[in-house]
Amino acid sequence: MNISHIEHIGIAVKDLQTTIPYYEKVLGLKCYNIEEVVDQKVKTAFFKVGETKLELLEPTSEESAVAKFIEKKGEGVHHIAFRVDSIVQALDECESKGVQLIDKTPRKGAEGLTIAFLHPKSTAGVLTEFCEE
Ligand code: CMX
Repeated sequence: MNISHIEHIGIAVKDLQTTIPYYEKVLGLKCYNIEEVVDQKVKTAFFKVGETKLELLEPTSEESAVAKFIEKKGEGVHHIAFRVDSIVQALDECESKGVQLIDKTPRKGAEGLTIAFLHPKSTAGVLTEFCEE
């Protein structure tokens, strides 16, 4: 597979509106997009840091993966997303090397990207996402 860079780091938060001021007023970053991803049951807020983005994730439902994560572990880093040329190729390669896939086929993510997740149990504890433009 061809990973070009870290596309974003996903950070689970209870409430976007109370968290955004830390990133804007303390770190001096600008929130340039707030978007709900209905599929994933989250509301997202994006900041650019060079080529990489920070994606704040607020759950919109108790059944959301992010709600479960916050309940278990509290707020904090939730996943790392790598930009690849071809998600299908990346997933095939991971599967052939014994990595457990959460998504066998790519699905729609925020910012018009196509996404797929690998299970943290087979990636040394880091929930890993691939993104393709
Ligand atoms: N990072 C690391 N480990 C995680 C994790 C995370 N983000 N989320 C869950 N886990 C671990 C749990 O701690 C648990 O470990 P133990 O068995 O040792 O306790 C194990 O995975 C199972 O967790 P669970 O709470 O029982 O949750 P599920 O198995 O129901 O779901 C997962 C876990 C990863 C399959 C699910 O969260 C998922 O499908 N995630 C991908 C989709 C997603 O996260 N969407 C939100 C973001 C979308 C976006 O960026 O737009």
